[in-house]
Amino acid sequence: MCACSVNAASSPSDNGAQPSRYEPTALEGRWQSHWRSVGLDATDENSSKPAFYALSMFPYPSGSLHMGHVRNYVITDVIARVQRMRGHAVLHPMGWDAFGLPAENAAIERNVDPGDWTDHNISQMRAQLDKLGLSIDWDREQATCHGDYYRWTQWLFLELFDGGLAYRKNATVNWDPIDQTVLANEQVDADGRSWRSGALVEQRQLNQWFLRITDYAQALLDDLDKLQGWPERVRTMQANWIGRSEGAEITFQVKESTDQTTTDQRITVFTTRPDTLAGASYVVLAPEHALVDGLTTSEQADAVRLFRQEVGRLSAIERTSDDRPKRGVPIGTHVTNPLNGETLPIWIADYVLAEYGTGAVMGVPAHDQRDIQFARTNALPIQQVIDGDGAREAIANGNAWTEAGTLVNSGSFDGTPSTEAKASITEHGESAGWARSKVTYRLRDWLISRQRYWGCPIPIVHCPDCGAVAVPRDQLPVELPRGIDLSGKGGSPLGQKSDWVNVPCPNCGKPAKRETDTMDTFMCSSWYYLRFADPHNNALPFSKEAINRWLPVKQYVGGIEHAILHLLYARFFTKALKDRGLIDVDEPFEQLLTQGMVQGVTYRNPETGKYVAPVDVSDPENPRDPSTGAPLDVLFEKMSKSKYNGVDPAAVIDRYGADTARMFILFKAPPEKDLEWDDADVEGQFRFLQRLWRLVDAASVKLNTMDPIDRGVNLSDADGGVRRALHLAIEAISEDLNGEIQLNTAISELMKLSNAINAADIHALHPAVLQEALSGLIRLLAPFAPHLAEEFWSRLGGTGSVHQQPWPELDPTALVLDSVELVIQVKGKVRGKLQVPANADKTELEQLALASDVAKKWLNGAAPKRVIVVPGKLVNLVP
Ligand code: ANZ
Ligand code: ZN
Repeated sequence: MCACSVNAASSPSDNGAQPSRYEPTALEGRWQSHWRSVGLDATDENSSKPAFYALSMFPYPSGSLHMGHVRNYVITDVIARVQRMRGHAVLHPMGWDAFGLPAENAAIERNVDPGDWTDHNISQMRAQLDKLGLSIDWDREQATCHGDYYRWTQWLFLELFDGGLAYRKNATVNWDPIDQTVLANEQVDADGRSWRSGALVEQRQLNQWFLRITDYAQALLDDLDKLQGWPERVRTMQANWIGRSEGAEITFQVKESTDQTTTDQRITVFTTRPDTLAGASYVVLAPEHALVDGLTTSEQADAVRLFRQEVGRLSAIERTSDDRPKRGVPIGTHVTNPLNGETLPIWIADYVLAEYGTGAVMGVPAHDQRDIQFARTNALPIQQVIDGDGAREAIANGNAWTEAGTLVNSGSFDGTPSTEAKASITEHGESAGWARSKVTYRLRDWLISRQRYWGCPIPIVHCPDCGAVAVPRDQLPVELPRGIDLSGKGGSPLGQKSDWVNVPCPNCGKPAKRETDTMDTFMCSSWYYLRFADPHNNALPFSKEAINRWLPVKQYVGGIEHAILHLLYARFFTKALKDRGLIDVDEPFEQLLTQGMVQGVTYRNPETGKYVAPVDVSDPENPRDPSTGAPLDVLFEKMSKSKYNGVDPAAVIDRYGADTARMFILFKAPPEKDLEWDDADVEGQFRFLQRLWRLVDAASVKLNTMDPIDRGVNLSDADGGVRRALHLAIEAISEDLNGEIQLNTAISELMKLSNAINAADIHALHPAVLQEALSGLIRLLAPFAPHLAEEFWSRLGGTGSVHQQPWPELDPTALVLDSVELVIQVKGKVRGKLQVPANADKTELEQLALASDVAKKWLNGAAPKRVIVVPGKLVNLVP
């Protein structure tokens, strides 16, 4: 349906009677169904207007909307509405990130089907969202758990598979021995236990699916520079996560041959400090390193075996955390330092990770804090090789000297500045064949396998002859079978369904088995913003034309918790799909706004750490624990059930209406900052809207007969004051909506404007001025309080919907405090007039005249020969 057919004449409030009370609930319901029936929020696909894509991070359908959601979607909605009024075709969609563990757990607990449970939650949340008056195009809604969406998630997986970007490998992963499943790092708590079963998580070697995000490490890092519309903090977090390190790989020759190995053996380490090579006093392998078995002597075999078992119980976070003692054992063999020929022992230690660099390091205790701790615990030598002010003392006190300095104890490199020595030692090693410069990234390939049911099936068939074979595209989606027993333990739930698992190989036809792992749900959310551009495409996930029309997302709004995960994955997907030729954009989100948390007041007993429900607190000024009488701490914290500080959006909307809820949320804090919920401030916004109601109720103007403000008419001081207030508001609010979005100050400007109009006697104002002021006020209000603004617009007889009106335009002359009319002559003939500040001096008047339309028209860009200025009266331009 075309949005431009909206006709205010059929509007629901047009019933002649003038109720004088503001009753938000009824009013909002009426406008919401009217907008729905006329398709007001449909995306404008066919106009030549420039595109503006406004997107909120889509929610997980838990079943109930919380204040954090409300804040997120209201911010995006204001932006979408403003951009429509500013002449853009706006895409403002919504969907559901609908796969994932909560549905599976709910299914187990309540014995319901996860699909039914999810669908039920979606309809419940959609109804709650509808009450907020969001200008969402629901025709584009997507749910990642529906076949017509995940068909394309699978299709895109196969694109990555074909491009060599999806692969299977054996990897060390978190394994929960009770639940018999892999866990994501986020599902392992600080003590190394499963968040669900409480079991101590083990490290296991498993064959898992990965995406080769590391191929894009440099591009993901470089292109952060393009994201000037993102918060600096998020860009820094991504850069740190990618973690580019420049250094060198250095190869150490193993001295002895062991029982297992007789051949020539080498250990290659990655270091960012090749300048410290002469100070190496040992070499450490990760306990899982492939060379450990071959290089362990029989005397050390038992100690190595025991140590590896212990390390297997630790998470990577624990292994590298600074406050744990670094532990390790020697494996009995040695290497030669290629720079000075010294013999160094080989150790294994918990702080060296198999997945980073080469999984091996050279220990330089004098210049690395971890190494000095390790050396002191294990009585290894500490040799200073970089000197600087205070270096010797620091090292003697057990503190590594990590600053730059001058090389010592390094043979022919002595005296070289350490910054230079990095390159010169690497070059020396390169020509001798034991070094090469190397860039390493902290970023790991993305593990996407999950041994869970409620996720997108991986569209692969394993054939004993052909290996991993893609399911042909025309057989997608590989449907998630229903009716699976989810309580069972022992691998992926999909493995139970033998009729689903056993299929012929798509390649050779021999008996084969489907992949039974499902995808990490972050896969589903890595491309949903592309589908919204082309939601009904049956032949492809999206067409290039649709992506070119709408992408990149102009304004993305969501929580800071996705600073790395989702935002990095989505950037990777965009780049990979571009390289596959599917799209032309290389960054998905142009501007990012990370909104702050919504916090509620909590009462906490500082001794027990327990929270007390506000209803139990007798005196909120001086709160005490009702059971113990202990004084309570009063804090603002993120709303949550367990802290008794949640505020239910539905209750606020029922009481005050969505417009008040929106105004409060927008007014209370800048979008990026945390917001402290305060009932009194909600009341305050409600009263402001009531004041507006009375103002509009009292004004008997008709907006559909808008009189132009005639320059010739002499306006009163009151008229001038109201015009000035209006145009100051237009200027300030328009400014607040550009670049760094300041919705809270925009609302203060609305308040100032309403006060200014209220302060004037509206019946004494020039009708054209009152019309202009109200038309402007209502249009400025429309993005923030869309229902009330629409009601006002229709009551005052404005044509169409207020939401389809142009954004009010600034008239700079109205800002001038006291203005006079200046006559502009060209060669003595009157060619035009200009409102100018009464106190403008000769030079200012000359400049104003030269910048005027008259000068443009009559001088053809040339400078006049002479300018005659009669202050306060006229300017004569003589060409
Ligand atoms: C010798 C050395 C001397 C180091 C020195 C530092 C200071 P970033 O900057 O994070 O990349 N390292 C290398 N691989 C490792 C692994 N798999 N597990 C644990 N540590 C590892 O850190 C690079 C440094 O971390 C490398 O440089 C190495 O220690 C260590 F005065 O080599 B260095
Ligand atoms: Zn086959």
